[in-house]
Amino acid sequence: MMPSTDGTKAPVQVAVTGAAGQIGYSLLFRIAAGDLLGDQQPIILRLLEIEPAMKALEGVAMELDDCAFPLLHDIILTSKAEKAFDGASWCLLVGAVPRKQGMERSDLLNVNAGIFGPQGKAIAATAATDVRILVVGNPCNTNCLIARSNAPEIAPERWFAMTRLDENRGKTLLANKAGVPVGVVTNMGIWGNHSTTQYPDARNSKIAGLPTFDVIKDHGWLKGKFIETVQKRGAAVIEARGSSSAASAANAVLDSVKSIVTPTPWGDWHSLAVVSKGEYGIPEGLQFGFPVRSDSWNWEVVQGLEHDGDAQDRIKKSTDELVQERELVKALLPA
Ligand code: NAX
Repeated sequence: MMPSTDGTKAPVQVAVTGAAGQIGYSLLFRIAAGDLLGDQQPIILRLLEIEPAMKALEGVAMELDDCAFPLLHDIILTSKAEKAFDGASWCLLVGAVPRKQGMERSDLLNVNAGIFGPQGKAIAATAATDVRILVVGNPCNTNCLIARSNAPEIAPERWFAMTRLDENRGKTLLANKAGVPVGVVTNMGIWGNHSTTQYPDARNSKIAGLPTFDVIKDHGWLKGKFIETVQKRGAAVIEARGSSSAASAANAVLDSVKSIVTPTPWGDWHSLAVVSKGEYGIPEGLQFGFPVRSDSWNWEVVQGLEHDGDAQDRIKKSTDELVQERELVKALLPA
């Protein structure tokens, strides 16, 4: 299908932070090509960077121009959060400060709180009334919690943190083990924090409609190596590539947004970290990885899934980590 170029559909404004970074470089071109909101939807990109990266961002914008994407109606480059989010219907918060040598976890959380608090306020002040926000920059669950807490005007259900890359990693591992195409693996939930404590839930997943534990007989692998490989996949990519996941992370951003704006196929679910309302005993208010179903605007955490003792222990560990992260940034959260 040819993209619409007659200007009849109003462009949607999409803000991306950290736009000159490596995920940005993989993400922006796919957004502009129609991979985020479809090949009929014109886009205006609003790109935020810190001052020292503005020149690099200009280079990225030159390349976007040089692609002559029919759907890309404008590109705004700025180092001011209020300008970046002005009128945005989607805010993709990718930019964050990485952990440097000698930095404690609490330092990392606090440095990033200094970014995500003001960005939350800026989104509340300037974004479109239908704004939805996906936080990618790590530690993404708690960064999302911080931004959300600083934007009480925006419904908590509009805020998401990204666990989709972990879902996709899990699906491919299961497909390879079962010797099937990845497209037949469904119902892959990631529970908890996007960190090494996350619980990728093979027990409730399916392969060609059948329980994974019926298809893959090596239950020792499912309960051990599989979980560990998903948890540590980010580090394995860094070890092999010399830098962290970028193209796969960008792809997961697109998948995350599509799974929010598209009705979830019957019986399936996708992984997103959303505000906890106490489901499965998770403390209210945490930004927690759950299996989620969407009707294209409203979403719900999938209810009634069962966990054995091992799964419960793992989910508790990840929950405790998120509670601890919230405690470490407590002073920066508005009362
Ligand atoms: P890069 O370091 O390549 O890019 C980050 C960019 O953010 C830089 O250009 C930097 O100038 C910019 N930035 C820093 N502070 C900013 C601010 N206050 N406002 C706007 N921009 C700012 O990192 P990249 O590889 O692109 O990764 C970005 C983030 O994604 C990191 O925090 C990374 O840990 C996280 N990831 C999250 C994943 C997830 O599944 N949730 C997976 C991939 C990735 O690890």
